[in-house]
Amino acid sequence: MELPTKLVNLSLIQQLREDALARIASAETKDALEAVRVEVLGRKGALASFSKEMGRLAPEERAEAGKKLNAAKQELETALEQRLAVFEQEALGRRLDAEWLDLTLPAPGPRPGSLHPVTLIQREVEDLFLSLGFRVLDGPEVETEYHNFDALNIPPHHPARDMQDTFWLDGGRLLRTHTSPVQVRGMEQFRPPLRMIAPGRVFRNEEVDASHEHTFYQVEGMMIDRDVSVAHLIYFMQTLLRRIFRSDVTVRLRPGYFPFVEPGFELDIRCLICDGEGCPVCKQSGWVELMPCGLVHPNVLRMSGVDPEEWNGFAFGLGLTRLAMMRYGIDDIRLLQSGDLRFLRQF
Ligand code: FA5
Repeated sequence: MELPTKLVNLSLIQQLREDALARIASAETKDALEAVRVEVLGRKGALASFSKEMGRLAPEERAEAGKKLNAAKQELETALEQRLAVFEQEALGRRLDAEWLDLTLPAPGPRPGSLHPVTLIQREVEDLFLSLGFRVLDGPEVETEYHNFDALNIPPHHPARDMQDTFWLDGGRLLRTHTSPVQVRGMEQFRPPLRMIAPGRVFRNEEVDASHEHTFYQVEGMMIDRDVSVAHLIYFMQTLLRRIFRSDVTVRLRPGYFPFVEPGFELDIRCLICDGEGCPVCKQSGWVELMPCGLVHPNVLRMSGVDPEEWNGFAFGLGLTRLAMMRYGIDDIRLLQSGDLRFLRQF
């Protein structure tokens, strides 16, 4: 706003007041309003410079001009506040319109989850073995060195310990590397004859790839009775595979070494991801190691207080996570623990 060149007088104050009121009334935005405030009421604004001029007026004019100036200032301040309140009211109205909720609409229904594919397979395996007279046992994930290794005929410094590198905890405890310690706990708790399975999570300090995880699931199986033979073992394994795959799958049995069985075998399944052609899951071999097994070593029976002269038995360690991969055609084990709901919702 132009500063008056003439000495301040009543009509100049009146003119300034009217101009400013008109600008306030027609301001369209808060910014426009702020500009009027700065120009008229601000520290360097028109009213301030009028005030400075007052000293140059004759005393009788000064009193009258002072009154007018104050009245104009108050009037303009009030007009600014009122106009600002209008803007704020309009902004609030717009926000409430945008945030409007229809509380009478029905709520979205609950979104049911689904069981993890490993859990689905575990339940099938449990149902089958329960129907065959086996009991389902549980064992601790934090194990003693004795149960995980020594009682399975793997003394300290035995090279077989290197095959199952693990996470050691304080006090000689460790995260179990397999479900086989539950064999020992089963024999300690129950006298033979004994049929048991033990599904559970196991841990290994291992490089992760398409078919290896550091945390995965196994199902241990064991039957202790009189005159148990490899024929019994093969019968139960065949029954299991038929039930899970609902059709014949190609398997091969080859010798395998585990200190807690004698003789020991590896049961491999023809890779169902590539149909034996070779892929990252079977490491291009066409076969996937699924279920090592064998007849329980007499030392293992003896250490758990079972007389090997009277009793013998078979044991197997099924790779449950791999079984789930074969059953559902999952081509990378890492998907199972990814927590990715797009993957999990398919089951
Ligand atoms: C064992 O763990 C023995 N305790 C199995 C056993 C039990 C043998 C009873 C004899 C008698 P192995 O380390 O091979 O064996 O593991 C068994 C199965 O677990 C493998 O065949 C495979 O299917 C699965 N497995 C092993 N390592 C991994 C891994 N890193 N990720 C996913 N699955 C694995």
